[in-house]
Order: sequence, then structure tokens, then C-alpha cells
Amino acid sequence: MTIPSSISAGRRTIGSVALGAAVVLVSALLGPGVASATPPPPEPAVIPAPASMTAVPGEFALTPATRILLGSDAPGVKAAADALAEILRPSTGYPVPVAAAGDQPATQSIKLQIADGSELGEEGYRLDVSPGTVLLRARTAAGLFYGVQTLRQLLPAEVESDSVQPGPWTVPAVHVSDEPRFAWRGAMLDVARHFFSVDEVKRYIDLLAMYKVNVLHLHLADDQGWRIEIDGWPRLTTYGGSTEVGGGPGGYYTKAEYAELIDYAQQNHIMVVPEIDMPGHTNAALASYPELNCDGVAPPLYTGTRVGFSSLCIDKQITYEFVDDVVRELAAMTPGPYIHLGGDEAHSTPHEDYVTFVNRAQEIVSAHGKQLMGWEEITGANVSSSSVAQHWWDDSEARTAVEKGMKLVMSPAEKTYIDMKYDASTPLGLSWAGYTSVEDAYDWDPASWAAGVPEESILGPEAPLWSETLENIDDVEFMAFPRMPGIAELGWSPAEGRSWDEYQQRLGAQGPRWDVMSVNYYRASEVPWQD
Ligand code: TNX
Repeated sequence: MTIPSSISAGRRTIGSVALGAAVVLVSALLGPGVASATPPPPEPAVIPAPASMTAVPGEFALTPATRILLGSDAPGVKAAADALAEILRPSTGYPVPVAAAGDQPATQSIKLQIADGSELGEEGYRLDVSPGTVLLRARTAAGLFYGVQTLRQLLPAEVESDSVQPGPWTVPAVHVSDEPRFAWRGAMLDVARHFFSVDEVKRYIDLLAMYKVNVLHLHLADDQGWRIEIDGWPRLTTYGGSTEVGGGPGGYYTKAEYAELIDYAQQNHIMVVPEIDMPGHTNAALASYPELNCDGVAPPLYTGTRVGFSSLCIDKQITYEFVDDVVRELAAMTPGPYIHLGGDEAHSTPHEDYVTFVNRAQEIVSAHGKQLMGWEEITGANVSSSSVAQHWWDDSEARTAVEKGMKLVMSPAEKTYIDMKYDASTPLGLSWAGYTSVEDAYDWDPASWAAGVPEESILGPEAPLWSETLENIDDVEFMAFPRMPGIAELGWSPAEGRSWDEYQQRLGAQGPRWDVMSVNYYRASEVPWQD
């Protein structure tokens, strides 16, 4: 696919007026049947690729008079309109009022509507951009929000600026009909190995939301740190959260801060899935409370990067009181249905003990009204079909999940572990699963990745970002961009017709947008970046 020259803001109006005039002229001379032979305009570059997008001649131009009209007072319409206005106002400098549609004329307006119609899908939307108006329809607030993200990418990159830019602010005329392939389009952030502040996580949420990601899995506890306040066990955070890999000061979220994060994610239609990794990866908890250790002796805090050396004490009653308290408090903070209890790499827990522990953990999670989620190793226990397995390495464990009737989230390390280096020269990241180029991360399909794991068992893909080597949000951005949008596309867009050759063009078109947003992305030489 070629990138339309009309994307370059300066030439846009002239280009398309000329094209519009040519269509009128040709139709007048030859009649409508012949005029339709005029090649259609190229499709604009949107990630994730919409299920269907047809470019048509013409464009919509934002002006100081542009308004956003609310088709109804249905819940979510105003929120989506406000989200759009907040994108448009700073860069255009236009007032962009949001008002009830009532009997107002539709010209010069962007109208948002909740519409019936199962063809729109639960999260789908229709976006019709024509010279006088933009009409966005969806069945749900989420659908409208996703339509806003598409409209945003149809505008010039400078729309992302937080200061007034010259424009012009044109949107190519298109008809988009879109809905996601998978219900789960996830990203995971490890805030345990290094701690990331509320503002840093919000920034990641902002960037994820642009690509229609709808799950943020937070890895909240590991050997190196415990990051979420639990009232009954205060030392988990005051002591267990006091450091991180490398010995830095660490940190943790108070309940109020965590609630703020959940709320922010919800505004961006992102569900937070909290993970407390157990029974391994628990040194921070074991260091905080000696009674959780079989020998009653607390180990020192740990700031290295080894895995697999710690375990909760499976035979002690207090272990299950601890798990119950943690899960109860976590469940109370979690609007979504899932509590992720890790379960990976429990190399210091004998297998029989591991099974005993996961069985009991599952009972505790369901007693608090939630579903257990865990890394695929949990399939070795008596897990129920309502628990969710996260595939990362072992295809046979993924198949066991299918045999048990469980659903899976697909995070194969070789493809989705975006903490892997791009290549040997990448200054950050690990390489145990190999190097993962931008193409590698894109060039696979969740439904055909593991033999015996069919599409109907798959909730969707998720890209974990482990943070052993990542100290701040700049590091996170460097590893996630440009690979994360590719995983988001695998989660959202239809598989038919997918090709790296085509995708790399659309990816290259994101560069100017990330420049405006000061995203610290890796300018991989395999991508044809636009300036
Ligand atoms: C494996 S995969 C881990 C993490 C590490 C990561 C580093 C999995 C479930 N566990 O503990 O942080 O590799 O890439």
C-alpha cells in the first residue's frame, strides 16, 4: 500500500479539491458509469488496520466552527466526545464545543451516536467521513472510543501536539466499518523488577489506548518488590516495596493511587488485571514477614535478576491466610473478573506442593468472586475451565489448557516478550528467548501459533514487558515502540491479507505522530519511517 500524499498536511486540501473537481469533470463528460473508473484514493494508514475501510474522494476539514454533537444522552457518548475534544483542542486551538445534537444542522460537525444493530459488534463502530460531516456510530461507549482513536489517526500527526499548530486539519473521506477479532488485546507491565510511578503508567495507558489495547496486566509483586498496599500486611510495601533491581528506592502504589490508575484505565476502556506472582517469585513477601517462611527466618531483600529461588511455605496455615487476605483486598480493588496469581517458574516448590497450592489458590480466588488467571504452568494443577492460562513458552501446557476447557491468552516469548532485544546492538533488554525484530513481533498469528490451540480457545494476544533492565518510562517506550502496535494489530485486525510489507508502511507513518508526542521509540532500520 502506498502512503497517500494527502497525508502531508500542506498539500492535502489542494490535492483533494483537484481530485474532487476531476471526478465532477469526468462524470459530466462521460456519465457516472465511466467516471467510476477513476482510481479510488489510497487508504489512509491506520493501526490496527480496520476490518473494512474504503477511501472516497473528498475530505472533512476542521475549522474554528467545528462542533462535536451528541446524538443522545446515552452513557458513554459524552465521554467519547470529551476524549475527542481533548485531543483536538490543544493542537488546533479551536474551541470544539460539545453539545446535544437536538435539531442542530449536521454540517461542520462530528456527530457521535449510540446505535442499535448487531452488525456493529460489542466493541465495533462505523465511521463515515464526508466533506460536510463526520458521523461516528457504535453500540457501546467502547465502540465510540475506538472510533475516536481511528479518527485521530486520520488527522495529521500534529494533532497530537499540546500546543497550537498551523494545520490545516483535514480528514480524508472514508467509510470505516470495524470491530475487533479478539476480545483480549493485552499489554503487561512489570512494575515489580523496577517500579513505575502512577504518571508513568498513565503515559503507557495513553499510548496503548491509541492502538485499541483493552487489557493492562500489572505484574505487581515479584522477588525484587511488592508494589500494592495490602492493609492487613503493611510491611509488604513499606519494606518489601523499598527497593528494586539494582538497589534503587523502589516504591509502591497506595490504594488511592491504584484506584486512580484503575479509573484512568477505565476511561481509556482498558481493564486492569492485577498479578501477584505465587508461590515462586515471592522473595519480597518472604523478606517482609518471617512467618511466611518454612524455617521462620526472613531472607534479605533481593535486587538481582535470578528467577526460581523463592517459594511460599506450602504446609503452613498462615500461607493461606496471607493469600486469602491479599486476594480479598485485591478483589475489592478490581472491577474486572480476573485475579492473576502468576504460578510461573516455581522451581523451588516441589511439584506436589505446587499442585496443592494452586488448587487452594483457585478456591480462594473464586470465594472472592473472581476467576483465576495464571501463567500456563497452572495447567499442571486441578484448574477449572473458568480459569485462564497465559501461554508463554510450553506448547504442551497450552494444549493441556485447551483439554481442560480453559481459555488462553497468547504471549509466546519469542514473539510477544517485548523486553527481548531487537538485535545484538539493543542497549536494553534480555535475549534468552532470542532477538525479536519489529517484523518478528508482527509476523505470526495467535490462532495458528501452537498446534492444538484453536482460535475458539484464545482470548487474544498480550505483550509482556518485563523490567529487569528497564528503569523508567523512556526505557519502556523504547522497547514497546514500535513492537507493541504490531501485537495490538494482531489482536484487533482480521488475519486475511496481512503482510509485513504492507504493515511496515503504515507503521512508518506513525513515526511523525510519535515525534510530536515525544515517544522514545526505536527507529528500527527495517521500518520506512516518514519524516
Ligand atoms: C520469564 S515468563 C519470566 C519472568 C522474567 C522474564 C524475562 C515468565 C512467566 N516469567 O520472570 O522477568 O522471563 O524475560
